[in-house]
Amino acid sequence: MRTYLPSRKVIAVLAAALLATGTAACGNSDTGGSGSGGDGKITLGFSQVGAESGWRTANTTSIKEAATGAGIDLKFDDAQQKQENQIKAIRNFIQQKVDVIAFSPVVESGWDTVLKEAKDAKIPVILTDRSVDSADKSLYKTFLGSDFVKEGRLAGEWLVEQKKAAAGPVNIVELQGTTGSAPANDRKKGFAEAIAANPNLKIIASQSGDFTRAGGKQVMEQFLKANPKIDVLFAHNDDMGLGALEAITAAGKVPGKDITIITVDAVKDGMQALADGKFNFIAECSPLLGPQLMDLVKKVHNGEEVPARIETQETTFTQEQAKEALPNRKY
Ligand code: GYE
Repeated sequence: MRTYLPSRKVIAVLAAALLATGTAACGNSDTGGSGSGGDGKITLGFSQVGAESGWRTANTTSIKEAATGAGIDLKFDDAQQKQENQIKAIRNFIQQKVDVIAFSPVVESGWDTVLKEAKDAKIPVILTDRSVDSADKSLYKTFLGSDFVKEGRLAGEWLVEQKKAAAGPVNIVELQGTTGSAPANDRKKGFAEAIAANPNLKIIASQSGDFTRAGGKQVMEQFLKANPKIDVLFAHNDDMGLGALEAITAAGKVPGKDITIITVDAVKDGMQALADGKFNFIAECSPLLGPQLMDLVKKVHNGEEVPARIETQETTFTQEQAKEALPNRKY
């Protein structure tokens, strides 16, 4: 407040300011509704991808615990890796007039219609973990998650360094994540870009194992049958790599020695395989997004500005680093 203003003017300014805040607050609770709880708590509708991996389990735990800790009423839906289930869940959340919707889109495309429905209902949407390819960025408030291209690139760069002395071709097989998902698309892209630095490095087979252990095992069996010489496996997550270990051992090969194995995530089982010498390198992807997500939920509910993109902090692990990090690993 400036002291040279005449007092009546000061009062008028204050009154206007109060009115404006009051209107904004009303507008906000009108638009978001007071949630279905009616207890003054923020209601968050969250549509999770599924329960396909160790990463996902840790992510779900993080979200549930953080919601409880933040006093947010969480309506949790598991879409079992199906986009149609997620669309249904989001429509339910809209009908229930939740305050905020958050979801981790199983695939990148096909969200515009339902996101418009949420926007028309004035319910803010937060993307977490995976993003969408919608051109209209006003359909969601922010995207909290990893840089998957970077993860793929870090994996590829490590391999380039390892194989820099290779005289002949290095045959790589790739286990992709869920077809059409952001992490599968982006990790593939980042890895391919990095290994282009050495023409000896060749991807000889690449197929989806749907981010699951069973998928990883089954596709690796096919790879091993069809390709007598496999030097490297790049799996888009730990679980597929862990599934592949069984196929590799069953084929009489030694994982981590006969076949160099690179994965993404760094969940406990993956880190154990790395410390045991069965994996060779992991690019980390953190599932512990719950606390940051709840913070964003509160902010968008209050009508506060939030950054359009919030990137997760991550690192990479060699076998030695995994041995050191394992005892303190939370997931
Ligand atoms: O890497 C994988 C999970 O979207 C980052 O999904 C996530 C991925 C994660 O199934 O294990």
